Amino acid sequence: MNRTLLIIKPDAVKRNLIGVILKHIIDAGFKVIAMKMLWPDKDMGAQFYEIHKGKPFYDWLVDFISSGPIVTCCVSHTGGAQKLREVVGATDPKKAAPGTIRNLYGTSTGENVVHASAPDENPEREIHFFFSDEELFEY
Ligand code: 3AN
Repeated sequence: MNRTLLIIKPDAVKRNLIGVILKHIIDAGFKVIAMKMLWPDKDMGAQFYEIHKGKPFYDWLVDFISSGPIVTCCVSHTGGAQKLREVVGATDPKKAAPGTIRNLYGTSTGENVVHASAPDENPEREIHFFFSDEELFEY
């Protein structure tokens, strides 16, 4: 099994979509091995998204991720980060494949309900941004 990070973003939490998103992920064959609800402050948001620093949407992104509570989950699947990205769909919900989470629930490129680690951007770094080794339950 290969693990990766999923974040249910503030827009989805505010719209009461935690349950349907988790069901979607679990129905796709993922196992939840860690989960945490928290409200990131701007420093935390800026640190998490530092890879996007300098991009035109960076300041907006930091404000958005710290605009309300989020649910962070470490999930595992043989297909790992690649499989989660397939289930989540393209960044722009209008371009996301039918039946993907962003296609079903996303409202814009910014407010696209979930974050999923990019396979080439080190999912382990993102997992450990939120979870210690003791909080990751390999069961
Ligand atoms: P993904 O989350 O699909 O990997 P990235 O890494 O290109 O997409 O962007 C990270 C996040 O930044 C996206 N999930 C989205 O919330 C936001 N974002 C990306 N492009 C834009 C944009 N043009 N306008 C507003 N927000 C954006």
